[in-house]
Amino acid sequence: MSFTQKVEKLCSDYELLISLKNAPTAQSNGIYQRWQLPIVTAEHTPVFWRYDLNEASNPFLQERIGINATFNSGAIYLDGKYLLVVRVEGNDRKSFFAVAQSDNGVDNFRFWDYPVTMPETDQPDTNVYDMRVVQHADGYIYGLFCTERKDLTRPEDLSAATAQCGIARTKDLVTWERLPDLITYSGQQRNVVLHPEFVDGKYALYTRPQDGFISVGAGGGIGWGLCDSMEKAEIKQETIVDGKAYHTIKEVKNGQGPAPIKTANGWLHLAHGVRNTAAGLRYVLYVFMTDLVEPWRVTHKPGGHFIAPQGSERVGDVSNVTFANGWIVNENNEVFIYYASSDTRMHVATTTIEQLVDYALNTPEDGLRSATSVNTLKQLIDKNMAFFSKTASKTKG
Ligand code: M1P
Repeated sequence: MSFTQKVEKLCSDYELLISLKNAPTAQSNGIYQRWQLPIVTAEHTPVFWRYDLNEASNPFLQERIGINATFNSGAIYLDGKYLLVVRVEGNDRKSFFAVAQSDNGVDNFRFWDYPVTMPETDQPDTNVYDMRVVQHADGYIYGLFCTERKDLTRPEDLSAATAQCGIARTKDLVTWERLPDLITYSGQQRNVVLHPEFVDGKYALYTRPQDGFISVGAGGGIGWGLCDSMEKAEIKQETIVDGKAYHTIKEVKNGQGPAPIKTANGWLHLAHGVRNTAAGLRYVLYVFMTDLVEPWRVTHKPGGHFIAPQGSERVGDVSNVTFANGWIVNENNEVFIYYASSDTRMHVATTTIEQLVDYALNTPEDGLRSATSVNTLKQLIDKNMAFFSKTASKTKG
């Protein structure tokens, strides 16, 4: 095969991949619908990012810049387009942001030609990731993300890092204005999310105070704090909105996912919960609802996980992980939940505001003990038994 033929094949294989039509999976739990194909993978990054396509400088057509994974994406619906701000991770372990666009939200995601050029502060970021994109009432689109740097107080430990919240804003996702990192009085921060509306005239943020880089320590939980400005964002006081809990899906840690969605019944939140197992940490997604006027006050807590890794989602660079930092509501109240599996690839699940509200309002809470779980189950069985005895046709499954 000539060099030109090889390039043509690379490009046509790529076009085939990103033109694949997605379809819903055969089963649904009535809460949401998973879709069959991952929507963004490392192979979805453009050929011209990975290959030098000039025979003179790349006679073997070698991949010059390897892309390892595409995951944990922020999401926004702009001008009728579904846009993901994808965490792209190179083979060199550095993550960066790049926008992938689709017309329908479920397939044919195509990356914009260039990744995001994120300006730095006077303390350069070693790694940036997991952006939450929020269209704020002040007119800007904000991107809050994790900025990771070497922990200089522990020079001998090459794994010692610090995580803080980087802040940038934009109007078009092309040009970004970097603002100073968030100041809090917790050791480290990850999973910080901007609430889309002002609260008491202030910017409101969900935080995740943690003592170490991996471990949240004794504290943790999804926190809440107010600040006067995003140009000099400082949270003087964090209060925990949704804490960790023994023998639950969020025993080790948890974190806010995307910014919450406003509904008539309250703010709908998507979050991740982490527990430990003999096989390592397991990350699942869960939902809760907070009060419309007091978004820091939890009103509904459906028990257990909402989405957990399933089938091939279970395996990847960091296995047994589902993580979501982006969802979109379109003009028809359809919700597109963008979740990553095992720190490797992106998926979509679709639902509606009505279904999510029903789930939040009517799913039993975690009773925290086996006996209460059995009682809750028996109540449902009793209800169905009464229903069966009233109806002539036995629909007992
Ligand atoms: O590897 C799983 C996830 O671990 C971190 O999440 P958390 O801060 O809640 O532990 C993040 O690094 C995230 O990017 C990653 O997906």
